[in-house]
Amino acid sequence: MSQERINTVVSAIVENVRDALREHNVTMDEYRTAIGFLAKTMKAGEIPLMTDVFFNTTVVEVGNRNTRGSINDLQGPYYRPDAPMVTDEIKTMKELGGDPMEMRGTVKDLDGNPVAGAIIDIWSSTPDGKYSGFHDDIPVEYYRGKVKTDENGFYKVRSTVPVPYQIPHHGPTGELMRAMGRHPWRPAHIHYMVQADGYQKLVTQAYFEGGDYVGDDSCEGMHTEDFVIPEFMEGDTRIMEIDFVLDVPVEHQKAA
Ligand code: MBD
Ligand code: FE
Repeated sequence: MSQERINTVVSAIVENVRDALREHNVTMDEYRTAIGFLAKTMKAGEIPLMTDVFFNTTVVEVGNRNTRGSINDLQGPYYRPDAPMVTDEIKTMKELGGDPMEMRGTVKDLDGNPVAGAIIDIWSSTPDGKYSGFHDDIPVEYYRGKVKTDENGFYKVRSTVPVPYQIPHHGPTGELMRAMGRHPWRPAHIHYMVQADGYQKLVTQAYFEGGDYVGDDSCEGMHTEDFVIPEFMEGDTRIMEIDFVLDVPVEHQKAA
């Protein structure tokens, strides 16, 4: 980031915080309490979690202003770039149970041409609401993987169905949300990051129609219903079929 960009954005944030302090007559004691709380959040390793709870949704909103492709959604704090390449199956832990799920669909450009060789990073929680590589020492190769689209832009991979999910709520982030009277739940969701040379990176999520907390997300995801997927089964397998559309980078977009 350039000095100009950093100065513009940081100065705007500082001015907005100052306005809030003035408007609400924040005292020295309240100010020191807040700083202590931030320090505690840092120590607990929850800065990414706490900031994503409040601000990721806004960065998503900005991203959606700048794309004609599929809807953007929250990335959240639990992406791991070092997830393994997978073909048919994302590794799951048999002892945790979970219903079988198949994720499949296509990646296409704005004109409907298939994008071959796109990499789709997929990650979701365990059936008990934990993320590998972050919680319970679950190795990073479980519950996440990268799949590659074939020459027709097609992808397909199996995993287990995630469940409605409580963001980690035993630390400072949960404490703050409780103090504000907010709940820590998110609807069950699957994370996707789709990347292909020459296209905008797409970060999005899928949800399960009719599931708990759909429409009452503690992190304010789901800006449209585009990827709220109705129930569809093949035998005992829940099918999540999603066709992604990739736009070109903003600097390559022609004036409409
Ligand atoms: C998550 O799993 C998540 O997806 C978001 C957006 C925030 C916290 C935890
Ligand atoms: Fe998540």
